[in-house]
Amino acid sequence: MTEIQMIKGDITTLKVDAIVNAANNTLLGGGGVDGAIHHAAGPELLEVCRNLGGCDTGQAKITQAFRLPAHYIIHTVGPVWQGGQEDEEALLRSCYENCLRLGRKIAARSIAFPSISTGAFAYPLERAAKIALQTIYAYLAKHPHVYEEIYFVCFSDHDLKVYQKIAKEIY
Ligand code: AR6
Repeated sequence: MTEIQMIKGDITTLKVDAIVNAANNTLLGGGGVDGAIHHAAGPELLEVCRNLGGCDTGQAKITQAFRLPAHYIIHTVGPVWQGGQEDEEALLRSCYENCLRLGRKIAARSIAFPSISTGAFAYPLERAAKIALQTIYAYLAKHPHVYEEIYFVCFSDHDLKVYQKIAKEIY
């Protein structure tokens, strides 16, 4: 059985098999969690990212984690919120699904997600948390033994409260 943990913290400090990065289409770094991950992983990360050829929205690509305590980084690109009529929901769901799929491919037993798209990409937090949790629950119903631990890493008390509230509502 998989344990789902919602925590407040900095995803770069987690000693898990894979952390997820909320990147952009270039995969060449940026601000927010992407900037924090590149800063903590070191310049080798940017070097390998240069060879990945970018990433489409909703898709994911994997690299080593270099100086991070995690083993791998799964880089995904969430949708920019444009009001909800531009397939944002399906694209965000696809981010979580593709990260879980890639993590399984490398036999990860633990994976940690940030709140994809809810910072610079302005996806409304409650809606995004609902999609994140629903997608994880749906995956676990199909694949209950793939992961031991799935973490949602919230960067603020407010974000954590929202995730906890949505989890109660939908579980
Ligand atoms: N650990 C965990 N969560 C964090 C951390 C951290 N160290 N730092 C920030 N967050 P964002 P997006 C939270 O903007 O909305 C970048 O420039 C943050 O508080 O990082 O998908 C990329 O290059 C928020 O809750 O990602 C893209 O251009 C969440 O992570 C763009 O931003 C996501 O916020 C992607 O935007």
